[in-house]
Amino acid sequence: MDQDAIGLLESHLDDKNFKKLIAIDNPRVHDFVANYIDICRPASVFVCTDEKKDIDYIRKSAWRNREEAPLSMPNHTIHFDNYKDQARDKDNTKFLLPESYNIGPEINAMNRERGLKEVHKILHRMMKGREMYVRFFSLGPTNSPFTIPCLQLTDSAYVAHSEDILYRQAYDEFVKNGKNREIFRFVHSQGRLQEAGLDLMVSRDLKKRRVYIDLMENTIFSTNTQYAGNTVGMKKLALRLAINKASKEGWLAEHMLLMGVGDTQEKMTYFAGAFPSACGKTSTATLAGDTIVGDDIALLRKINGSIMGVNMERGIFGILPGINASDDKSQWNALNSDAEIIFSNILVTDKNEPYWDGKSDTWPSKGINHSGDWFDGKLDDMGRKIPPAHKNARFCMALENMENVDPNLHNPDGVKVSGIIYGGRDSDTFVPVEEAFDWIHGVITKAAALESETTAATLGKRGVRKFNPMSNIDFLSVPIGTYIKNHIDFAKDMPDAPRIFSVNYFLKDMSGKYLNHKSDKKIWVRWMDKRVNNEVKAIRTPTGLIPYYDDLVPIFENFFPDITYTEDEYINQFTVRIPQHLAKIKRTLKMYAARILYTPEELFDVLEDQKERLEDARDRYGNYVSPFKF
Ligand code: SPV
Ligand code: MN
Repeated sequence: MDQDAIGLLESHLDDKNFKKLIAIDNPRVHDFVANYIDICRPASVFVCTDEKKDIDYIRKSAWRNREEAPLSMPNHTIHFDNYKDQARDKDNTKFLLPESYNIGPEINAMNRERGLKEVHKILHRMMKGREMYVRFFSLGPTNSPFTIPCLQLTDSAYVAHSEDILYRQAYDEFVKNGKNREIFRFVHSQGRLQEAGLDLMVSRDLKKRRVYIDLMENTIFSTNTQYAGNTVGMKKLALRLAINKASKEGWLAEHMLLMGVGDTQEKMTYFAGAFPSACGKTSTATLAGDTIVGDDIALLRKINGSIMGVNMERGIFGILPGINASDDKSQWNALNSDAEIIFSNILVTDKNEPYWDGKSDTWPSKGINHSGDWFDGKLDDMGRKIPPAHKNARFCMALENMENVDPNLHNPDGVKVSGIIYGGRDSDTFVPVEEAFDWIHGVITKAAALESETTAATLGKRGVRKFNPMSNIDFLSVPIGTYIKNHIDFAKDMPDAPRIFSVNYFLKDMSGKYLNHKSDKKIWVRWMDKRVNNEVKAIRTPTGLIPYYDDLVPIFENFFPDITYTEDEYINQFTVRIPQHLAKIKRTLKMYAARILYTPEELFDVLEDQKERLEDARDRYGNYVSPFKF
């Protein structure tokens, strides 16, 4: 044990907190905490165990520090982020890599030495006058082959509180099994603060906002930001480290939901599903009548010949806009219960209740938001109207509060994944649901070729079509070609590999009208379930296997008895749009040939074959082909 580290801890921690830290027999933990006390110079240090009184202390600190304020419902609080800090900051999120490590041009990286120097300069004395919270968590269930222990240091009680809700506490696990374990480590400081609405404090020095990822040491630094996607260690920061670890060890860490589909627990079929941020992932994962294991990040391993999956997290950091009583019943019920929930970047009404876009048909004309007192027509410093709530307003809540939480949420063995779904914001190409011919065809045409229009979950322009393999591009920590090859190899030799599907909730007709109703996802999920269980046949098209009209009708009748699903609707939705598919293949081939490192040969072969099938079909039937033609 490093005596200097112990000496430093002894002089900076009070007796109680020192004993809590020293009970963990892992010098890497002691050295790390001591080092960042020395650099960040907090006024005090609180070591949080798994005990209720410690967790309560964190919760109360979030109020005391003016990072959260109570709402009218017991256990509900509001947190604001700076107006310009309400989404992930991709530009300032960088991998710190040695010169010799080429990760490819699509992934934001910089020289490791330079990045470490820069971020440590920012961190210097950054916690002056503040308390540092030291927290221990487990990614994946504890006592499981999936477990990854994590250590978080932060001066934000809001971050530490959110982590309590979203992750499995693991102080006891560190005490029991902490010796010599590889750990993921996170340092966060919100930096200097300024006042926002309700006297809450938000990060001020956004010019010095950084999220730097040191893959060599499994350590992440986050500064001058509060938005959870930039700060909560165990979420997207850890996903980046997990992808790198998974790549070396032959498993997968994915931006995926995990859900159980079926009417009884005995007949449950589990699906994983990758969607870019704000593209329907949480609303699919929480579908009433099905069960939820996770809504954002899944770890997948091959165990005894099956693909097993766990939720890396245990809570939801979900998007609020659009959630309403009829379309999102299970989320709505949880949001209106007295479950512990942190709302962020919503409008607080004069009844001290949260309000978000789409909650009901009318907006309140005034309230309080991050900008202080808000009224309809209020302008920001650029002269633009300030919306009452942000498009990326979110809620943070433990999954146990959902009425349809799956009983296997904490099962250390995970659930057997029988199907994998890929979805994006695609207005003009893919049909609402389609099955791949086989594992490799799915990995290439549905996952590696995925594109999606940008959303409010990241800073920058919205609605721009972007290449987003596996919906995971924002978090990839290995060259993209290597990542795709890992996917191919993961299940290519498995006789019982999961089926791969694509869904598209955002398809529009030529006049720009959406062709899906929001609730239709229930139908597509049930059709995929029937395919996995070999209960229905499918039509073979050049791009994959699509439903027969006659198989969809009874599913619609069962779930929406008041709606008649017409043949015309089916034709509009499932017409194969050959020019759009060919253009997409052209874009994808160009992208992989020009900009992607280590692209596996299979990718070019599979896409060329798909192109030929589409050209044949075009010669035979024309550009837009009704599903009844195949
Ligand atoms: C996402 O943007 O994909 C999210 C929210 O799930 S966060 O990553 O925390 O920004
Ligand atoms: Mn996400």
